[in-house]
Amino acid sequence: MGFAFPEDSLFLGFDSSTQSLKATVLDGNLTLVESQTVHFDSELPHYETKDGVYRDPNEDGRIVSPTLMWVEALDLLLDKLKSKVDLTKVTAISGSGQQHGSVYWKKGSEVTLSSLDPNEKLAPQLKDAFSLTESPIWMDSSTTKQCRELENAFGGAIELARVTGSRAHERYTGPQIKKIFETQRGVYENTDRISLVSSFMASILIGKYASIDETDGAGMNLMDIKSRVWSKIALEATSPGLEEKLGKLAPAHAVAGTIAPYFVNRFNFNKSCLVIQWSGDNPNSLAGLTLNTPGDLAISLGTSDTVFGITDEAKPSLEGHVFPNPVDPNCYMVMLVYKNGSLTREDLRNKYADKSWDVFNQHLEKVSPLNGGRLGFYYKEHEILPPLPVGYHRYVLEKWDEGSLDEMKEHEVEGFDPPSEIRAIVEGQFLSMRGHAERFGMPNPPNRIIATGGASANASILKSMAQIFGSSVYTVQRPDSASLGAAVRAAHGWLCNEEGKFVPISQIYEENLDKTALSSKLAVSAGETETDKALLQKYTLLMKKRLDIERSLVEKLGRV
Ligand code: ADP
Ligand code: XUL
Repeated sequence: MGFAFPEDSLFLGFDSSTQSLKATVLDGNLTLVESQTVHFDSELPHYETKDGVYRDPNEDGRIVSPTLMWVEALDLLLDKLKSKVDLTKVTAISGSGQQHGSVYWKKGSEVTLSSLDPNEKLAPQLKDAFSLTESPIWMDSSTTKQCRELENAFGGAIELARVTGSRAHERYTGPQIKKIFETQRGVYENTDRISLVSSFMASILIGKYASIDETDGAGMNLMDIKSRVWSKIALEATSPGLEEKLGKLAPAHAVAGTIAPYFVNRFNFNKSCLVIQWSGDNPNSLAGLTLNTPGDLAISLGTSDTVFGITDEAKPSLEGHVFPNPVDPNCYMVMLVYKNGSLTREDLRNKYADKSWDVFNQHLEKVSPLNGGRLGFYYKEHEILPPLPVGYHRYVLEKWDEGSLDEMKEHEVEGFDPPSEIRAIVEGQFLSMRGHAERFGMPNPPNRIIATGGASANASILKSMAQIFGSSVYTVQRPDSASLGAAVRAAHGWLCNEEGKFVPISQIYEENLDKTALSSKLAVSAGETETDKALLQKYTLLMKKRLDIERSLVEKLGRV
């Protein structure tokens, strides 16, 4: 390395995700020092969340989380960290937040934020700081009306995508803000600043409102992804006076501020500790997975399932999302998102596999690849990709093994035997990912896939992923690539600040990657035999058939 981090320095990365708040601490060689988690449902039970969220029984698609729970989780996590790590050594902090979720600071809250009493916990001091106590999050799907209005203001969905990187999506922050303006005018007017989950957590750490970073800012349908400023048309179509409530944008590698005195006094942080801009969880994972060549594909199997890669040019489409790359302002990241990820796999595991991942895997291995022509579509939550309502749909294909798409007629059935249900949900997700990734111009087949997220610990699931994509699958040492990526971005942001200019992130791990917490290892090799290749061809046909059935389901049941 051409430089050295200050002796003994530590870098701290957080991940404020749907179900938990996690932290990863790295040393100056980027090796793992500590990791800690606060699980919302079990460790903060007084908020009475299920999977970290409230699903509103009275309003279809409304899903929120209590804002104060995230604050209390930070208190708790820092207490845990303080007993394990000498926090005076932390040189820089950064973080990751579930994307799109928004926080509404009440007028006057910045004063509270800047004068927190270190003898008291955070949550009681911030309990009155929000004009809205329940934050809309990425699982929400209650803003279809606002989405259509926003697209109309641009003259169509694709036009909006060209400017902001995505067509309008219910979970995106712009439509969410518009809904609050339209249905809770008093709340909107009493709001000083709107933060994303990422900039919200950064604000607490620096004791003043932090900027929204340009990468997570692209998940709002409000920012022009090329010029990286708020789009005037989008602002006007959303709500009046919005620009002021959003504040400025900053690149993800920029310094948000130095740590607030509260944390110096209460948790022994060094007063010169820098807070680097927080960003979204998927962008942080991209950093943690050291994704750096366009042929690489990352698949994250967390609460949501996501597929992402990098590209030099922004070519937005109706299906995917384009964001500025958080560790290289000259290029972009592209992404597909599924709302039905781990929680839906858990639902099938609980129904058909005795609530056990071991039984789930035994079922999966019991049925041969291709599942005897059985295809399942499982939407426990309103899905994003494709846009379909809650419901499970199962089909059996005729002549599925004869090599002709035309002959593969499907008929719908009520259910499969338990092992086939399990194989259907696993194969179905990867067939969908492959089909949509190819349509979005992602590499086919990928050079390699890097898998992350909670379910990437499951070897049987990874085997199916390798067979369906025809690619080798790598895993990282730790499935929590978002908090790891945040720690790496803390180190990167610190270096950029030190050099007074942007420097490529590879400089912080050059030649040493294998010795760091970022190293990946081969989990499943791409099959090279004739049998493997024949299987891949059959999966290609099945993928096409799946996309056909999916299209007809969307025509019948879906949102436009
Ligand atoms: P988040 O998106 O909230 O950060 P994680 O990446 O931590 O979520 O993933 C949590 C999910 O991982 C759990 O909901 C669980 O279903 C899933 N998971 C954990 N272990 C396994 C396993 N062995 N097989 C499949 N899924 C698993
Ligand atoms: C991305 C998305 C989810 C959330 C939560 O667009 O909605 O992946 O970031 O993980």
